[in-house]
Amino acid sequence: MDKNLPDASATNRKLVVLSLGLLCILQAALNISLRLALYSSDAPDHDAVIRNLKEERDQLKRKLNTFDSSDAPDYDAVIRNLTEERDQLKRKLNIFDHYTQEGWRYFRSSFYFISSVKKSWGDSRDDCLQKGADLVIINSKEENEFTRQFRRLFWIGLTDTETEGTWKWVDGTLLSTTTSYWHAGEPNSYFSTNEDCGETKFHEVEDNWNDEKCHWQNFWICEKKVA
Ligand code: MAN
Ligand code: CA
Repeated sequence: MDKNLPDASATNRKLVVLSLGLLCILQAALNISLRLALYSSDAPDHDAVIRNLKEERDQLKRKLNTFDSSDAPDYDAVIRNLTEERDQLKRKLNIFDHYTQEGWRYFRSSFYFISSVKKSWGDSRDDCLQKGADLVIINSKEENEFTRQFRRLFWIGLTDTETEGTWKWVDGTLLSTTTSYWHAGEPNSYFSTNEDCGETKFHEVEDNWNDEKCHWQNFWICEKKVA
């Protein structure tokens, strides 16, 4: 073999070593560039995070400063009101139970006691007062119809004893001309007899009232208003 000619196998070995060397360098370069790429996209930007948190904090501070506590519901007051309402309803229910058990009839915010015996107007009124009520005061057509349905002569809380011809309810109010239900020709103090007390008499018509002598014996109706 010619000694001046390079040994083919030696050349091959050099090439293999060179190739391996190059591969190693490439591998290292790839490794470094991949790592750089990976970190630069995924790594948290601490500065940005801090910036955002600060901004959030400042927003909350601003909200807190402008927060108007008068907008917030006063829960204590709500509870106080509801408790008061509940107690009122309880009291109403107790009153309702009491009166209905005693035989009173409820109609439009009032309880009515219908007597089963007859007395003079004054004694009838005393009975109502003793019951914590008074003779019925009629303020509406409906209330008058309520009393008329019983088709009975009843004393009502109307009198002109104080001043003849001036009819007043037992609470002192004057009888209004728009809510009076005198029967035609009444009140008449019949043939100059002293008729100073109001009664329901003419059941067949809406205008059913009559003035009658107060010592006369009649059934009566007491009324107790509920607040
Ligand atoms: C009776 C009494 C009187 C009434 C007349 C009506 O005499 O009730 O008050 O006015 O009847 O006819
Ligand atoms: Ca009369």
